[in-house]
Amino acid sequence: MRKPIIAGNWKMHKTMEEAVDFAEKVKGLVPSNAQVDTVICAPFLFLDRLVKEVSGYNVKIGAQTMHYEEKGAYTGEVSPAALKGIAVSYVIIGHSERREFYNETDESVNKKVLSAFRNGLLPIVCVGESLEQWENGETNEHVGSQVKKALQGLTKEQVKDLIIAYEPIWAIGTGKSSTAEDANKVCEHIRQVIENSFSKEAADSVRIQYGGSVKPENIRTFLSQPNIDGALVGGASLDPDSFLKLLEASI
Ligand code: G2H
Repeated sequence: MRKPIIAGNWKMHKTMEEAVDFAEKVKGLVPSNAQVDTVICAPFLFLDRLVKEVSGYNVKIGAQTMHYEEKGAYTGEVSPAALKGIAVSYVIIGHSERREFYNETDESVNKKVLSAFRNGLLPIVCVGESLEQWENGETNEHVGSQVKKALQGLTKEQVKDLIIAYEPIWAIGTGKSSTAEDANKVCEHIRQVIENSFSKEAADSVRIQYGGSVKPENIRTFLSQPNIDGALVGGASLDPDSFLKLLEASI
């Protein structure tokens, strides 16, 4: 049985004060360890403080991107070693906003995924199709290719541990979400691609989240699908009450 995983993706929101306030309100109310994995992916600046705030609670902290090199002359970048050094657990890789605005490619996504494992971080690997690809019936082909390229060079054991977030680009921050049935079909296809490339065991173990305008009102419909194991949530993860409702709904 795959344990649900709910990850908030704060994107470029909140100040330090707001981030700490959120953690203080939420940490004691997060359901126990056995029921749901809870992750907050925050801007770099807040990570160290948040890791300390939630220490001892069932909340893990994630970054929203990282460089694939451990160190070097990359002005403005943050290394995986630096993230691991402050006990960050997860890192989102290849979010569509990174692919669109920061030239993230399948190749750099793959390098980052490999580097995350080398450095003891668990990647949340984002894939998803554009509206045009969706309308042209190219979703499975596109998403399948993104998954294959992102996971190239990993071991079966690593694939079992990572998280994939399927996020149709046209559903991100738009208020439009995919239907749960359609999203489930794409997640089923992702599992098939993983089975073909790695093993049935890896495909059965890997957790696949849905992302794109998930909110307390619709999360159950997604989580009731057999191939969806959690959600990557942007807008609805910013408010403590809304985030707690998402967690409650996922048990
Ligand atoms: C998709 C999602 C979080 P939102 O980017 O990854 O954002 O829930 O606001 O659509």
